[in-house]
Amino acid sequence: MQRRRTPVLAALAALLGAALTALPSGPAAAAETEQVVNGTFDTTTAPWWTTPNVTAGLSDGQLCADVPGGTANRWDAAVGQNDITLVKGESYRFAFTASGSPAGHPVRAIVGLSVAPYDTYFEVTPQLSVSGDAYSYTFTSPVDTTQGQVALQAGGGADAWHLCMDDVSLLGGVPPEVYEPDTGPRVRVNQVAYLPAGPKNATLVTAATSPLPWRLKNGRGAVVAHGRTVPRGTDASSGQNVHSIDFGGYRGRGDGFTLLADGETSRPFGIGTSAYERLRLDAVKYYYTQRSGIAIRDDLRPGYGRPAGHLDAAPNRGDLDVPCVPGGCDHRLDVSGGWYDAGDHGKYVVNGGIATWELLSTYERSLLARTGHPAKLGDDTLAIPESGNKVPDILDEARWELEFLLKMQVPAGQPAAGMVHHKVHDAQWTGLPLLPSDDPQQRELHPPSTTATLNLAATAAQAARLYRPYDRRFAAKALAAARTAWAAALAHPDVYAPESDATGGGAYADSDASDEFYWAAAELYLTTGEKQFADHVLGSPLHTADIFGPLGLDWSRTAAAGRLDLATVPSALPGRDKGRRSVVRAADGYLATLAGQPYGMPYAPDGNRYDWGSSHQVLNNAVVLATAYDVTGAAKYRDGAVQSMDYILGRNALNISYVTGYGEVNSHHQHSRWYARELDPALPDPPAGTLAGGPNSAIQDPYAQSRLQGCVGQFCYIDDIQSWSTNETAINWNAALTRMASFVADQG
Ligand code: 9MR
Repeated sequence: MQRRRTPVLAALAALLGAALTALPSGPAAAAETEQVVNGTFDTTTAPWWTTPNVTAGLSDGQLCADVPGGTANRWDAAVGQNDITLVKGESYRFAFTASGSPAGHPVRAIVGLSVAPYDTYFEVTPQLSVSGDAYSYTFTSPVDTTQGQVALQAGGGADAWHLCMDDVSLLGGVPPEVYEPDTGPRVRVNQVAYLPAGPKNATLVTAATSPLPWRLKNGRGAVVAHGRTVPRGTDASSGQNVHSIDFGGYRGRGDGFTLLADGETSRPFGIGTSAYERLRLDAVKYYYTQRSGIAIRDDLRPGYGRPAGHLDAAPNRGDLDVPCVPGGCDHRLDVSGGWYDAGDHGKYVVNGGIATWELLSTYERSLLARTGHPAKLGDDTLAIPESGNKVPDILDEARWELEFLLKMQVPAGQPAAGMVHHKVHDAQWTGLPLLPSDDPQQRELHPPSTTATLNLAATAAQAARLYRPYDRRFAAKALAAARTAWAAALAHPDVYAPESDATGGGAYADSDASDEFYWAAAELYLTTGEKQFADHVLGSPLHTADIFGPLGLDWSRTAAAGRLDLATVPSALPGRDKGRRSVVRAADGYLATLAGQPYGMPYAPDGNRYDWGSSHQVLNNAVVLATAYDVTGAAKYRDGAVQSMDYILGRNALNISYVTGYGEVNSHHQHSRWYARELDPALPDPPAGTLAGGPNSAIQDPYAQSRLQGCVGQFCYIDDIQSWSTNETAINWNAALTRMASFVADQG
């Protein structure tokens, strides 16, 4: 068939919610060049190839193919063309028409690398109609290569089907597409809820430079408050001219409030506490569907039931008897269980450690803080298999990971006994979508590291004091493992996980274990009261250092975990009050940051470079504010902590709530191999209460690179499943959400 151009169907754009755009108008650049050979199939299908299980031929001037059923992955049945040249930084328009019979089969259309590691630079997965549709997308190549590939991958279905394609084109030199996110109304609010007695702030994006009137309307449309905006000038985090709005004087409750200013009406929001009671639970419920080594029950999580991942059932090679990477060690271990880290199937001790600490700390705070309510995450609150066993559900959930962390310890008798393996994951990266139970890769243990060892020492020591009332034997076992890990770390103080170990899983590289030593010593001291651990805490330079910066607390910066617990868990540590004051001083710093930000978050990274997982950095800085409130009872810290949640739930430059299922417009296409509805309509979106990583200035993934080049701060984010550097889900990020959702709910 001769080349034709059909405008893209708008309905399809809505369906994909992705990189679909109208064709750029205006004069074509002179240098537009076609990279695909014979995309029109007028007389032959050459030089297109198919996988051996696909039969293809000419039919009516198109390429039509019989696709077999019963394959696991999209790429198991494909039609493609190799030797495509791509130029780094050049924009390409990738277009094709396709039809499928019966209707509704997804086809994965990719531009990628034809050789290992088979990187994908652009991909979409439309569901095909019987009559056929035209598809067109623009992207920018992140690489130079002559080994590119264009392919339509049609596998992964149970039944055989018939695919036809035509007019395949990859046109180089097209004008780069300017991506403009749809940011909705210019009045930016917390789209979920403000607390009746809490702070209520909003941000207006406007060209105006002098104060403007604002009005607050309740759900019936009645104006219940009004005032004037405060011009704030250009906001560095977004590049926008903004005003702030303070409607904290209003104390009513209800749903469907809107804020009006400058001719714009905000998205609706509530004033009340019930949304936070729900979020407190949903944020922790997330962990059950992240579990490895156990079937997820559909009766407990409707729509999320799936077979157990990484036991011995084929095609899994299982986590029950895992060898080391070649040359890594001589033993094999049962490391089944635990939580999958994120959107991948890897399990990493340092990220599991900090996530476990933050869940346990959420529980520990509920026991110790004036506003804590332990029953809120107690037994029978989370609908998990252990509910009803008389142990608080949040402890049951954290124990699923603790049992895995314990299994990662090198057994007695082996070299480096007592150390802890840094991670276990697939030998090679797998594609999306892929249920944990469908992963065919060999699993491998990676060498022990000092940081992983100290993560076990810290969390197992903390567990020993929290599980003691429920299971003395487990508490004793945990404390023994923590002591063994501590001794092993002292004997091997500088065994680091390298940046280079990132094939098939993340590196979690760290070349400084001093913060993990401090944190582990703090937890061991708080549990045992022993002088050896107090001495280590008091002797660590980190005990008095200013450790709370823009990036105060995450998996690689764990000193803050120790300092916060030393400030809140009762002990006889000499100088304990000084440590408590240091947390309050840090909170003063975060309050100053928050006051300086027109979007009101306690986060202003150096050079406005948003970090990987920035949404959880905002939350972890808020945890310091919340802890200062617990320590002092001063309302300004509580208000700062509560206000930080507004940014996460919609008061931001993108007008998006970063929590799935919360807020009128929310992240729900997070990068995940099993919450992958964007790629396979048979799979679910992430569960309600899943936090997205959020803006990341480094935009490491090709998809973000093709859409977000030159982005400013808050704009370095896109809610697409391909954007693993801005939009993944992760156990450590949801832990920060858990901690803060629980704190805010407690302030009702
Ligand atoms: O969140 C992690 C970030 O701080 C690191 O810089 C990055 C590279 O090691 O890894 C991030 O964590 C990812 C991990 O490596 C693999 N699983 C998904 C994690 C979240 O994106």
